[in-house]
Amino acid sequence: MSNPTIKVNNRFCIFIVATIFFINLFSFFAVSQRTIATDPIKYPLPSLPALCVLNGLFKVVVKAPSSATNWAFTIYSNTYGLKYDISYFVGSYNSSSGLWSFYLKVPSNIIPGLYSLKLSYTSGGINYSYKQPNSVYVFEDYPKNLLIAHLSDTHLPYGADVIARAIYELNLIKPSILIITGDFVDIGVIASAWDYAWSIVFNGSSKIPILVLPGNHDHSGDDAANYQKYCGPLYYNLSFGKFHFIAMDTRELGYVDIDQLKWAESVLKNINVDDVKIFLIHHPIFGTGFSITGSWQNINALVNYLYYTWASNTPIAAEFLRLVEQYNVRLVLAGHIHREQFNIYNGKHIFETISPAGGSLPVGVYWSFRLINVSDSGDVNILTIGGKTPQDSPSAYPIGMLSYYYTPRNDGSTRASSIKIYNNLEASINPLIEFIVNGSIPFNKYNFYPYPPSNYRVFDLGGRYLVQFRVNIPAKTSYYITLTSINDTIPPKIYANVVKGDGGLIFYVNATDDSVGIKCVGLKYQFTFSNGSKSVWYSIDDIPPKIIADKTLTLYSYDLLKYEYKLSIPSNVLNITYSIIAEDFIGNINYVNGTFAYITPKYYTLTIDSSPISGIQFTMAGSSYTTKFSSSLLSGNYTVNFPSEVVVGGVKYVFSGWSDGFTGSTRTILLNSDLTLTVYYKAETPTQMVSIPSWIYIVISIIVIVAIIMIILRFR
Ligand SMILES: [Ca+2]
Repeated sequence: MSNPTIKVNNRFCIFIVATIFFINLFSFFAVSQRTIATDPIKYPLPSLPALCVLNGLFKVVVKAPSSATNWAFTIYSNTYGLKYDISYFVGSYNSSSGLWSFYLKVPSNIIPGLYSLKLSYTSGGINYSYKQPNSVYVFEDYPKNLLIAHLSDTHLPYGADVIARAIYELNLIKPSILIITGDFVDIGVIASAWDYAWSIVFNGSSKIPILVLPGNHDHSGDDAANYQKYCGPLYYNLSFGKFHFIAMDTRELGYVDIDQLKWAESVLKNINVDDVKIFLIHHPIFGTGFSITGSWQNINALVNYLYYTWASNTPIAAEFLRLVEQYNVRLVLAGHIHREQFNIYNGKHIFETISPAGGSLPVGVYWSFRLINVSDSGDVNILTIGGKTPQDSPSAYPIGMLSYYYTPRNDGSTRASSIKIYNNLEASINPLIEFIVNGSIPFNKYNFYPYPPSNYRVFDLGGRYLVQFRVNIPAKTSYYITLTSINDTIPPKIYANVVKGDGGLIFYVNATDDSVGIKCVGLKYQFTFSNGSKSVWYSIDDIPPKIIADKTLTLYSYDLLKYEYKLSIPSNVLNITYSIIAEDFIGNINYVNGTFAYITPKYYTLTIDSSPISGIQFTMAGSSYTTKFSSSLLSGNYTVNFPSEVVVGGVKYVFSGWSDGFTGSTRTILLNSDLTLTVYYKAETPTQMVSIPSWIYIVISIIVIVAIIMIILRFR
């Protein structure tokens, strides 16, 4: 590159990379000991899963000796507590690659969802067993629509909390797939980045298949060596029904190379012409504009719209757009620029570029994910917040605006499960609710409260029921529902701790309900002021509980809910009378009432006298008083104002100061002990004429007379 700015940036980057490399040298060893998703199972991967349907096939590629026998495959789901053996599969060994390839048949009777794969074989008399987490997604059937969740630029380890929260929220929305378009890690050699990748994304709590592709940061530090070790191939294609994803690597240079484009065309040539093709890249093609018309054959007319890395490589950009145009690629997802960019090319090809989810935020940008509905006929619908259009940036879903909890448990051990959802998004959502309740009684003993959803499905998990339904929750509203066979008449238990904090009171409340769970905790309170007056009763109906969804832990089910509410206290409040209310999901209520003495009132005597005169009128805190003043007052600050002059008995007195040395006639007195002050005035003496001694008149008269005589004598 000839651009000098780029050179400087590169040098700076090398410095940063080197610094971080040395910082991480010690932990670098730990990287090699980490679970390597690509060894020995090459496919499927948690970052490149198999998408399949009931009764359909999926492929498994594994590195194993040619002598391996007694192959066995199982898929299992920790979410549902399910395990299925795969009884039908075919496999073969390729001696040149040293890889076994298998086609496994999905059982016809299993619960659709995300599964982990376990395989085992025997070689040389030893049994080997390997697991591949979150790597097989079973759809019920080939979908008519895919709801794609798109996020990008997580920059692990820095975005670990953000991606953990995003997965928690997306597990409720339950799109068909989550696509992460690069800069998955910040620098490839940062060990903790891959720890979080494993614990949060690959082996975490996701219920959604996740596709990851590399960005320039995934290359940095080690030329994507760790990326390939933990995530897999740098570019790939994934087909599912009529939907075909082609992920390409724009590398550190910011554009794909010609070999990848040739590979992509070879893939595209084998795809049905009516099928839906979706390109996934890191560096976007277009960096500006909205609706763009043009042709790859006249790339120079488009150069002003191209992102600079592509603009400086127009033959490659033209070739990329040729594939988009000739093979009717409907959607191109990208990231990298840390802001949204939306283009419609020739009226039918959608280019959607998303803000980061953990990476640095320019002004006006928030961490977000995008939801995109794609039909099997290629219609693309970009979902937005606040009724915006997709080109109305920013319009994607902010991460952190959706929270929910299942309670008291959601694992089939209880005869009740409830959910509360707070949708603070400026968009309605249509989440998938999944209750798992005890299956030891017939399902017809269960009831929904307050009323059943319009449609729901019940799966028998063997001793447990899985109940699934979607509901519509409008923007900025909350929602709750319970499924229970218990006639719960027992109110919740509340444990409250009220402490004085910075500028207010903090209510720490724990609430639990043995049967159906806590629906909400509210607070009513009233202030009593130091003058004895009382405020009205204020009421907070629904304090959201604390949800744990971060890089260390994500909890979906809560036995005990914890609440924290900070109440600002206005001045002069002596005490706060409160009532904490907890309500379970079918309306049983419990209270904790109390009074918190916010200020212990203290009174001191303030005495103000004046000298040499008394009876001087002054103001204090807006009221008038006269010296000598003495009164018992609440401790605090008092501003007093004395006149700068007064007239008493025809004599004018001027303010001159205070007994404690203050000189101003207006001052603030801090009353924190008994205090006596005297204010001084000084009588003013009347102004007198300056008296000139009479001998001066005589001398001047003599001089004048002598002068006149001399003048007369002269003129004679
Ligand atoms: Ca109860």
